[in-house]
Amino acid sequence: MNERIRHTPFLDRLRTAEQAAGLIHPGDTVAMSGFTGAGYPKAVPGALAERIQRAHAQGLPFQVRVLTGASTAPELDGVLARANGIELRLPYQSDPVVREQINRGELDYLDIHLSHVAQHAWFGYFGKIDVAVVEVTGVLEDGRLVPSSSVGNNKTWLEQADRVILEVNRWQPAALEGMHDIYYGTALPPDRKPIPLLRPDDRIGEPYLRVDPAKVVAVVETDAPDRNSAFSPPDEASRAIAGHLLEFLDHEVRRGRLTPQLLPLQSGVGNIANAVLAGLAEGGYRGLTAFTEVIQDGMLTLLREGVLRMASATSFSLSPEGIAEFNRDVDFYRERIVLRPQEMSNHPELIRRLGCIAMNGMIEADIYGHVNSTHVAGTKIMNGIGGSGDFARNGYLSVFMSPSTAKGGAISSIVPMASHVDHTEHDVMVLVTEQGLADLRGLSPKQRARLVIGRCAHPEFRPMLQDYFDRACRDSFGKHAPHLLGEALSWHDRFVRTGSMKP
Ligand code: 0RQ
Repeated sequence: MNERIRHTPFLDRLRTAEQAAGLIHPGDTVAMSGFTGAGYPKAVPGALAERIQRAHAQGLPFQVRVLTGASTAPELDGVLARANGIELRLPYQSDPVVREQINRGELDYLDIHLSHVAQHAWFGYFGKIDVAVVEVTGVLEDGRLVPSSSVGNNKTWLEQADRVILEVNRWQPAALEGMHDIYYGTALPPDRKPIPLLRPDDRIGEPYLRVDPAKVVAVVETDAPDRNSAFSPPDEASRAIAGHLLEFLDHEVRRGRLTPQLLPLQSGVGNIANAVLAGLAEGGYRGLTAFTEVIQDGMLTLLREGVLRMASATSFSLSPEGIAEFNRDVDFYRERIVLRPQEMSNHPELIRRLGCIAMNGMIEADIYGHVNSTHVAGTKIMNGIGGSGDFARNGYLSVFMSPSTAKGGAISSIVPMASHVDHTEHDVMVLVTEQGLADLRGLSPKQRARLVIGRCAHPEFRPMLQDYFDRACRDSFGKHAPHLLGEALSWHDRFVRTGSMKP
């Protein structure tokens, strides 16, 4: 009896990772599980990379198109990229090798709103999906799958792929069973129905993923950890940013625009997000909810302390210490955490209905409030838009945060004109740097510019921005959102040429 694989027909399909990788062919579109460093297949990608390298050594072409939930880990993105095995990648990445190949122009990357991926697959925008490689925690007697530490796009991959390879990872806690909520009520236009989720803790689906057993061509057993690193403690800038944001939320509560329970929180990952969450605890908030993408270590603490009543997400992003804490009291967390497909965790309809408070990092913002989350100097991808657009466009509040400078002060994160726009002025309500917070709601472009320059810019760059804005107000072709077109991107141009935005 195999405790993890209880569907006996699958026992005949047990294969090694090498055998399973042999079922993936050059040119295939391979849809894999994985969202941040959680729930990605641990063995087949590595075996596939070795196969690709052997083919390349013989002068044979071998690349695949790789679709996932979001970023993964070195065992997936890293190995395949190092083998020059990825022809196209979507929808989000944060792997240094993949990033380098994209920025050298060698790898085609599609940066897509995370909520769009599943429906775009259904609409046929990515062509046929040949193979799905999906990590699961276990298989029930009837062939249904216990999902792993992330859900991502797995429902869609399992339904859409011609062939399915399952990795059953014994390392994933068996206690994950029951935490997931897989909604099967999705339909395509014009037959879509309202999604019946009214509160962040509503369960509207089932705890298991379905798969047509006839499509399962291989089952690979693994026993390998997810790979998420702990965040370093918040630095001074992160704490200052968190402080400004918490003061703003307090103010909104005092003004009666938010209740003391706030509204469901969405928070990006990283030090600033962590500092904000920690600040909520210190600020005396209790009974909050999160409707977000990723559960980080900090959220476990907040659940423990009752700061958060529950959290809905699509993935865990826990460090080894976080995982240990989770395993210590899995029954407690199972009651308070729901993991959903990313088309639900990030669904515009749900985010708008629930009124999420979206808090995300940015690379830069311009004086009018356009935000660049993805491209350094407008041309070099960092990670991708991830879910920030899903939440910013549809949330009750959309907040973007960054230190006011980058690269040791050489770069201003507040610029005359954003060199790439992920979130337009229409989707950006609040900007925060360690210098201060600009509440842009209800303001015209010129009113916004005065506030962004005055509150958010670093003192070293503030006079330069003010000078640009003053001259633009005088000399601009149009005076609604004044710009000096020949100069608007000159700061970025100077950075590319000299390594600094300073004259
Ligand atoms: O690079 O490490 O090489 O020094 O960008 O910057 O300040 O550490 O901040 O980790 O929060 O990342 C926007 C990238 C910010 C992230 C971004 C450089 C900086 C450093 C990282 P180094 P920080 P963060 C939820 C929502 C989009 C996806 C998203 C992100 C590196 O928040 O990817 O929101 N967001 N998802 O030096 C040049 C600038 C720069 C700059 C920062 N102006 N110019 N470099 N950097 N600003 C999660 C998911 O969707 C899964």
